[in-house]
Amino acid sequence: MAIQQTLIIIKPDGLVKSLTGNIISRLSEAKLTIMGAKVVRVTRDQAARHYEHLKDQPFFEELIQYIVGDVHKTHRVLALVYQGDEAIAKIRDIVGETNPEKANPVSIRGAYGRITTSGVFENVVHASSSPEDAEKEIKLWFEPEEIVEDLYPVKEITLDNIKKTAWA
Ligand code: IDP
Ligand code: MG
Repeated sequence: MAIQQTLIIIKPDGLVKSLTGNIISRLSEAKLTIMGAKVVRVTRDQAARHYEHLKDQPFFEELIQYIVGDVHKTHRVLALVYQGDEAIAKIRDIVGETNPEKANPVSIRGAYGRITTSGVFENVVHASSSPEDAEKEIKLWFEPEEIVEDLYPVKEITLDNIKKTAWA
């Protein structure tokens, strides 16, 4: 048994195409446990950190515009953390290959993805590809208190003089 965590993001195209329920149903076939879920307004900075490994690619700028929602005019994504035996491979299998035209047609990306005329793979979902990536990504997208168990070591911190938005 290899218990793993994985980060799924339903990207803006998945949301505007009204695929959220369908995608979660497909992912549930893996029989994993949902540990966290939230709708996120993605900032450029977060998008750039998430896709840091692609920063030298010619499609990087368009990829950032896609994931922050500029392309689909919906500035939100749905982020989910799943946990379970071999979670990463099980989810990647249901999600399909990166290129939606090469992905198995019954996979999520094969069924719902497309390649834009400018060449960006709009492939509906993100899924972590290794335990190292999953840890990095989950820590980037979720605070410890937003996940039902401490998946990684935590520490107590005291913050002073922190400005944040609160309900008025
Ligand atoms: P993954 O999402 O399958 O893990 P990555 O290589 O990590 O694939 O790429 C992240 C995202 O960048 C992809 O999901 C896709 O949206 C986009 N992307 C990756 N490679 C290409 C490409 O060659 N052309 C256009 N877009 C790409
Ligand atoms: Mg990847």
